[in-house]
Amino acid sequence: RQSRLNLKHLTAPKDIHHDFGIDVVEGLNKFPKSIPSKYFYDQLGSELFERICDLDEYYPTRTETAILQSYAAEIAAITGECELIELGSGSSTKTRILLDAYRDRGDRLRYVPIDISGSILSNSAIALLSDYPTLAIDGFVGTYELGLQHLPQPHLPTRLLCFLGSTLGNFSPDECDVFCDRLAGVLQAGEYLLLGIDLQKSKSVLEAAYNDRLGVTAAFNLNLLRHLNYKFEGDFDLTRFEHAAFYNQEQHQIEMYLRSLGRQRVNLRSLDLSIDLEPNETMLTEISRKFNLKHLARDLESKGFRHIRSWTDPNHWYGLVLCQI
Ligand code: AVJ
Repeated sequence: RQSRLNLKHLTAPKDIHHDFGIDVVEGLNKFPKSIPSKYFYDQLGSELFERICDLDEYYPTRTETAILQSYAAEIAAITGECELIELGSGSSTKTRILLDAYRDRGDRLRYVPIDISGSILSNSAIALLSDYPTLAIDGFVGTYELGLQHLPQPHLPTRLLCFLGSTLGNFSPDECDVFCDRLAGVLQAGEYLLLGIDLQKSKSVLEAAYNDRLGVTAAFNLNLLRHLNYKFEGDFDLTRFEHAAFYNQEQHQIEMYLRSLGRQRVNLRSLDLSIDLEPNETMLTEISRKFNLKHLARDLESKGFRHIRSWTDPNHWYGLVLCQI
């Protein structure tokens, strides 16, 4: 009898550590300074992100969940029985809505979650197995890139690759291009892609979502420095930096920074790196692009994805796009 749970680490933790170090040295030595946003998600960072999702001001998660609740049955009817692959599965809360829809049809359930955070992935996998007695999970701890390289042999008639939460918005337009080509390369003819994307809207709504009154987003942002201190014997003083996030209307993106509250030198001993920061100098920690549904559908078409359907909420704040390769 095959086990229902199979989780693999795609890279040794020390390789992830090595890549992290290279990215940090590169990002902090250039001007303007930056740190890749994937490094937010250590254990505490992942937990803080879950808290962000519950904030009044942070509408994306709630809105995406509502759209899924309304249309999961329709999505399942379009794809038919299929294997769910998910990039950045996290706590898999939204995936449950899709699993419910397939289960209600009497379909076999197979799930391939991919996430950089091993602890979140194994906790959510164990919870899923007990709630879905027929579910088989074949997941990976690792980057999206590695996960896509190692997708297991399909077992069901087709596959649905889910990329929810508007994580696509963290990629620059060039990175987005490369990534979509990559997706088109790993999916087989007839398979599906389900994208959750945050849409363009007023600056005030957007800026509130990234500057919440409780300061959870600020804590999430600053935690990146704590993560660096922990990994690389660093001496970032978290009281000497502040969170800053604003909407760049020309580029349609939220830009999130950590701003130095004075002139300071920071050392990351195990990387043999010392950096100097000017008063008010910023380090870019995240971009979060906001999309136009029509333009995105057109861009996906140019990559070979046939647009099947899009769904949105009554305010048109968030979109779900289903396409087929
Ligand atoms: C999970 C990357 C989509 O960009 O909105 C939330 C992360 N950053 N608040 C986003 C985030 C600040 C989130 N993504």
